[in-house]
Amino acid sequence: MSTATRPCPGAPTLYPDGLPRPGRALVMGIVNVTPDSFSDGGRWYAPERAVAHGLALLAEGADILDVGGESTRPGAARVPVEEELRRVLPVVRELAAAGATVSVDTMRAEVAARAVEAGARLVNDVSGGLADPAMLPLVARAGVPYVAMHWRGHSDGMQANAGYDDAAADVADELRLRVEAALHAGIAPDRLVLDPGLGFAKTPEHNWQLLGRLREVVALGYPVLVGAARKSFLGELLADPATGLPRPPHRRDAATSAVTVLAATQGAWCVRVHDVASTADAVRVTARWGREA
Ligand code: PMM
Repeated sequence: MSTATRPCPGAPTLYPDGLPRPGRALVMGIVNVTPDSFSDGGRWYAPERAVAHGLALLAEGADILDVGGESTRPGAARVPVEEELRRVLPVVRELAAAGATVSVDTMRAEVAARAVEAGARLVNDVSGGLADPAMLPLVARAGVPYVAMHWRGHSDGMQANAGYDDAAADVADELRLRVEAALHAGIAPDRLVLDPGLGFAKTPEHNWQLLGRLREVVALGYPVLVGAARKSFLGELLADPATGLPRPPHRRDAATSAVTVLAATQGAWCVRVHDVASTADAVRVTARWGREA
């Protein structure tokens, strides 16, 4: 077995005793099998390229590989379910067979079910169960961990829903409702992960407020996943002073690492990133520092 196909040492396996807490934030590496995601659209669209990319992320230290077949960038249209399955299943199957802990990034119960059959061990639903009424019961039956993200509607219209009295408090309240729905559907509390949904029906101001008050989401009592990687609020912060143009996505990794360190310090359980190598280092430095604090 080459180093690229060997699971990363210490990678969590099936989570029989609840979610892993290795004393540092976990690193979820992003494998977008899409032609149109905002930061890497098209690069890993062919299944064999997506698998090779996933294996490279695993070798760099990813604890989890998040495989998605539907872009959720603002304005994106939905992909037919057959197409989503066609994109995701071979990649999930191969990465799981190579020993990776795979999550499937989908809003559809059918895709989640088929991906779990193909070896996925976690379902990452950016809609928190709101897009497909069959999702929460399916996850409850499958018994897999479930990431419920804060969401207010599909990507083609979500920015029209970016109105909050107090973004951090409102997101925490809406996540609490998703927790109630998930528990009501029969998902075990120790399988549940929450995510504030940075960039989803949120302005840059809302995203910063959510990060600065991440503790309010952590205080809900569930592991928290943070997905800030390369998002446009970072590009806007780091805009070129001469032109005013946002920093392009592929040059937002240092800023993403800074968010990773701060989010981990605030109690994030996992960070979802494109650049796994720098993130794997950042979470270890943060954990080591934290042990002295
Ligand atoms: N962001 C994207 C896709 N999936 N899942 C979770 N749980 N949290 C996120 O913030 C999130 C997600 C969009 O980003 P991408 O196009 O870089 O994958």
